[in-house]
Amino acid sequence: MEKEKKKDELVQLNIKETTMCDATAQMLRKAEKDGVETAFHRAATMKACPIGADSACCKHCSMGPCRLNAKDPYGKVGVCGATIDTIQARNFARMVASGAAAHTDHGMSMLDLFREVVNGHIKEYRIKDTIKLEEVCREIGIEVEGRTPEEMAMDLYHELERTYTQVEGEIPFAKRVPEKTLETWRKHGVVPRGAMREIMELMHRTHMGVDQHYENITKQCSRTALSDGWGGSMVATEISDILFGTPVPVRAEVNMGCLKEDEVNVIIHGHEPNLFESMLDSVNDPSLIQAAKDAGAKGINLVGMCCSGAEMLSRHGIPHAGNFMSTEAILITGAVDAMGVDVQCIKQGLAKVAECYGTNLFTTNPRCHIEGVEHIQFEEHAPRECTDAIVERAIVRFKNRKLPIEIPQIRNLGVHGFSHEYINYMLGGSFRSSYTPLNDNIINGRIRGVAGVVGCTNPRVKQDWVHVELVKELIKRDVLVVQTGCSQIALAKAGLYTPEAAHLAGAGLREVCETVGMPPVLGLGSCVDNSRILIACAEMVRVGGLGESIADLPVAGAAPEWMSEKAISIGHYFVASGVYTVFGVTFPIVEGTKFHKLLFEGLADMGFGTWGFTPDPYEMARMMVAHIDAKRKALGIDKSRERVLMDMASRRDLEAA
Ligand code: SF4
Ligand code: MSK
Repeated sequence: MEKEKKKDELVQLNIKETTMCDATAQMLRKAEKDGVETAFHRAATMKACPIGADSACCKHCSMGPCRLNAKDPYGKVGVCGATIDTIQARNFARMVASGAAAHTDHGMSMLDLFREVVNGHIKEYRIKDTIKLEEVCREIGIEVEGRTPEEMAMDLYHELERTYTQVEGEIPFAKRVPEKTLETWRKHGVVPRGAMREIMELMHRTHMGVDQHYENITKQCSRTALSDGWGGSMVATEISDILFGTPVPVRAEVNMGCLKEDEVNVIIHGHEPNLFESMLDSVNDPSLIQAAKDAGAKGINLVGMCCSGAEMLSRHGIPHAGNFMSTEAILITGAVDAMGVDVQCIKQGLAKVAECYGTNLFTTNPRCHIEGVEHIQFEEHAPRECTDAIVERAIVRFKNRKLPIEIPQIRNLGVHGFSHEYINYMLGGSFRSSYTPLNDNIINGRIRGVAGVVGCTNPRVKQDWVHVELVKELIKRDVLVVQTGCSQIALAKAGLYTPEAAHLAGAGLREVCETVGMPPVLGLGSCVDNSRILIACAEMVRVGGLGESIADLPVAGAAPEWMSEKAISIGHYFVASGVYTVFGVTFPIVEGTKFHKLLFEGLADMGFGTWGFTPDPYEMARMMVAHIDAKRKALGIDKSRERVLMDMASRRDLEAA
């Protein structure tokens, strides 16, 4: 009765316009039949606050909150006198601080684990990739000759700890930054110190009555964001690779059809790989497999979601069920016996949907509890206690499944698991690993440029659609696309992660893909793995022929369906590193203000990259390609591309004749 009432109250979605993910659409139709509400329904009924969307309000003290008028931004100031530029810059800065804190805290957890593994306190994990350990040590000046992995690892730990705690001076991975880019940072005083210091200073400066010049606030935004990209996020990626293995290409499936009706289904969703790695051991434990069989299941099926899913997809080929906006939808299948979550992008709404379908939902990280959700603490010193317990509870739920199950029978096979190291090898071969072939193909015009298309999905736009349309437009124009996070999953579901998808690319990119046997879209992992894109950019500069700084490269970035503060931090570290970065959905700023002009024009004049915004994927592609072409022109390689195009035209003429 209660449920029926709810069903009547539930807003009816125009599902075709809500998502382009067929599996999610099928589940939304089921949700409406079942009277179950999701974030899509809430977004349809909760109009975004227009003042907040423009970032024209401030609640930094109790003389306010103060609301300014976006239509007349200089017509009013806050009670303290704060102008629209101060208010917007402070709000933007706090998004950067929060996003950077999320990534750097994730990186710090990985580093804590690394320390405990190296000093022998944790035996459940070990160093898997000693080659990478050696490479990272060498790059940041740690002696490697004649030393044991343990000796190098301990030095590496102490060196990387500075990424967080360093009070003065440059963080260790600043050594990876191209000299000219670093010069720009030094000139403007934005080379990051430890992330703790940068985030603390940014929070201080944005307190009421401290930094009230948008340019000065933006400077600290850049410094803090860089402490994320070249600091906390990079540490998270590198340490995870050293501990769990550097990804190499692997064929794997994505989409909700990865669930199996006759097996115990366990999903891990969140961001930190240590929980997932331990779960991988648990689901392969013979006694737990036997327990599942005793309960009538054929086995235990482990599936990932969101970013920890993307990381395990890349590293181990674990199937991935869907991105951020599918995490409630998958529970509607009724087939999920347990979902374990750790940190970031965990919707509180999961609790209600899990309850409706009898799914066991568990929080596991001390940083993330959810009211009404059972918490099983994940302890790195005894990781299996948590993950075994989740599996045991999943088995009980399987045995007692009562509700009908409906699994969308959609699976998309693709090749995932590209890393900066593998791109090196793939293009250069094992004896001459190098980015030279990539640079050569950019210089000769077969590849027009490289675009990073990353980030979330957001119920304010049709799920996956902006990602997919944008990427198709880019590859059609010979732009090689690299991806992470939820965007990677959107494209994998759309079938672009197969080498055969090269037929969707322009002639030049297609030729390169066919020669190498790679898809036109390369997935690099989770949100923190955006640092792999930074390293790739640095390597393109180092190899030569494409300018002296990252800002010279014919590259661009986009987060077409972003939603989180982490995305803003990522966007800003790419901009501060020299990359033109376009966001979709909405941008938290009033157009025409001085702060807007600084972000969208002024930063480029200072030698950084610049921000761009449009919700339209075709316009976004046009803007990114125009930027790439402008960079090609500045490098004097625009003519080579014209020649490639002329060659094709002549070929067509010949064919016609
Ligand atoms: Fe208003 Fe100034 Fe207080 Fe912000 S800091 S709420 S603008 S008085
Ligand atoms: S999970 S931050 S929704 S990419 Fe990293 Fe996806 Fe965005 Fe979360």
